[in-house]
Amino acid sequence: MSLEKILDSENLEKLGALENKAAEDIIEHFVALCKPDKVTVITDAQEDIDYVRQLALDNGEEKKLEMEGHTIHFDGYNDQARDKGNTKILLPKGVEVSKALNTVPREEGLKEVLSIMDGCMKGKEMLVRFFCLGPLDSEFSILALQLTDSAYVAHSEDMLYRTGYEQFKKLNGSNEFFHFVHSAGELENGASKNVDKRRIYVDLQENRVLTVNNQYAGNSVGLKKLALRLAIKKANDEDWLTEHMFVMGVHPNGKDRVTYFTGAFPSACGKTSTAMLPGQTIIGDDIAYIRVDGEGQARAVNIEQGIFGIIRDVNPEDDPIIYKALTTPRETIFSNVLINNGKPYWLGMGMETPEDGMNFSGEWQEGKKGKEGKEIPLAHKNARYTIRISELENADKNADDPKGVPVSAFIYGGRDSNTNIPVVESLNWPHGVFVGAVLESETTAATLGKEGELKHNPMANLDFLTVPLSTYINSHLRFGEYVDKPIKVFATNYFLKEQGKYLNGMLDKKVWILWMEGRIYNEFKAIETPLGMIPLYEDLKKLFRQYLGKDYAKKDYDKQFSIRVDNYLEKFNRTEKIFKAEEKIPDVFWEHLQQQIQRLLDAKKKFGRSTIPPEQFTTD
Ligand code: SPV
Ligand code: MN
Repeated sequence: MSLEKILDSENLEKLGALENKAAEDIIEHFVALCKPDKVTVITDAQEDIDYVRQLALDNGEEKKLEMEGHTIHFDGYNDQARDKGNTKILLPKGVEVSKALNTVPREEGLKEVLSIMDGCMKGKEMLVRFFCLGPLDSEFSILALQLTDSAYVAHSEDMLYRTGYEQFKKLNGSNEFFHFVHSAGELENGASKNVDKRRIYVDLQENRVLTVNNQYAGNSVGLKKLALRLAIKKANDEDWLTEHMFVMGVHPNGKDRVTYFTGAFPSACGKTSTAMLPGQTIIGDDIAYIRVDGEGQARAVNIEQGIFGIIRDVNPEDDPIIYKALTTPRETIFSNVLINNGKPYWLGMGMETPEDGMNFSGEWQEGKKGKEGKEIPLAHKNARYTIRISELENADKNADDPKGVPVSAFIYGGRDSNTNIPVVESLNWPHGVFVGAVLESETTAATLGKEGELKHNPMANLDFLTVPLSTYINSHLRFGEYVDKPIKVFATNYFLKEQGKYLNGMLDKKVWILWMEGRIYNEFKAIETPLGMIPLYEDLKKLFRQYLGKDYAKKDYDKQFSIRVDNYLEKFNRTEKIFKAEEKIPDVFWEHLQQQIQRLLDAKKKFGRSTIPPEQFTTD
């Protein structure tokens, strides 16, 4: 079949203007397979973008809410989070990745997904979209072609990614771009029906991902986690970093400077809240490309321009900036919240919520039970919002700089109730790589499956790795050798608990980040512990007063920063087992693991106790 048969002259012209045979071939191939009734090419023109937004309303994937610009989209009841089980890497013969990764032999997987996609767009419209992952005209950026039959997906991508149609023209016919083919499949009440046939297959060989029978953005939106997987492979091959990281500017009061941080946190562990901390500026909240420039300076870009954030516990006290952004008129897609009288409601919003309405289960009233007999909450725990960063008052002015922003520090954070202290600075780069590599975190509602299970999640990137763990760690180790201005590495934990209660408030992270920022300029001394450098009580006390207007009690500091040696030893025991099952883990990693364990054992012996208060150690 040729494209002339299905595209009208206007659409053919739009496609032809790109002079890109590779893109045309891909479109032709998937039009023939998916068999849409109609194909529409979307350029960067406002009228094309408006067309997509309107289509999402017309086909029922989104509905208008009362506030100007707000819409609601519901994903299917069983399509509320990333589906790790059905996300697989198509593994060509002879290629190896870590055992922890989900793979399927390439030929077998392709056959399966292509047969599911055969005719999947019958009666539907295929949208053809072009985007740019990263700032326009930037060495960092990668172009992407998206084919989808979901106007919701295409609309979300408008808000989340920079336009790429004009950028594609500059490719001069090259096939150097990622491509994504998505179909929501058959719909029931506007949501994907056949989730049992949901597949998300990553084809590294062709720089493409094929995804079908889903709408939840983590599964469907090509440019988000699907592109992340392709980019991790590309970055590893080309010797730069693709990370599951925010990029933010930290602005200490009274000082005329901004210091850029990137931070990796597993999903639903405070990444967006950190990047949106009051008084700071945001570049991105999810995915960063990081390279070293000609002067040996690490630089980062946000590959996105919007936020697909979790809308839970977003209230004026804990997340003031996000709360304000979501309760004022602007283009916003809410997903999987409760709708009552045209207004959105979510869990932990800090106000009275209605007893009925529409949610991800359909008509809902308090006490409604699901098939499994469990009560359905008013909104899903992984309910989301989609907004553009440029519209926020805290948007960083360098967000679109094609050269990226200079990065001074990396943060690794997990959700851990009983071991990791709130903030600690690594001893040096390789130790920092070790700290990132051994990250553990409790599972959350951001992925399907059980919540609250402690899982190893190296650099918060495990779900997205497409290379062996050893390759990935090696590329981090090498990265440190390329930089002349060292990057400091910090580990944080916002979720330490005692007797079931969190030891820290939601905004305490502001204090930690300003302490980290000051450390970069040697403005704070630190205490050297077996884990690395930790803050002095006096400094935190001042920061709590200055930034949160709070008294920070010494007893709270002691509780939060005591080193729970036995818990750490157990953690490193688990780590050792996991890494032993991997091939070719670099020696430097093993050295750091051994030294780390030894330092803990020495401290336990020296102080004769297994919970060691911070001030037992000496200050630098
Ligand atoms: C995450 O889960 O890490 C997210 C949302 O950022 S998703 O698009 O589902 O990946
Ligand atoms: Mn994420």
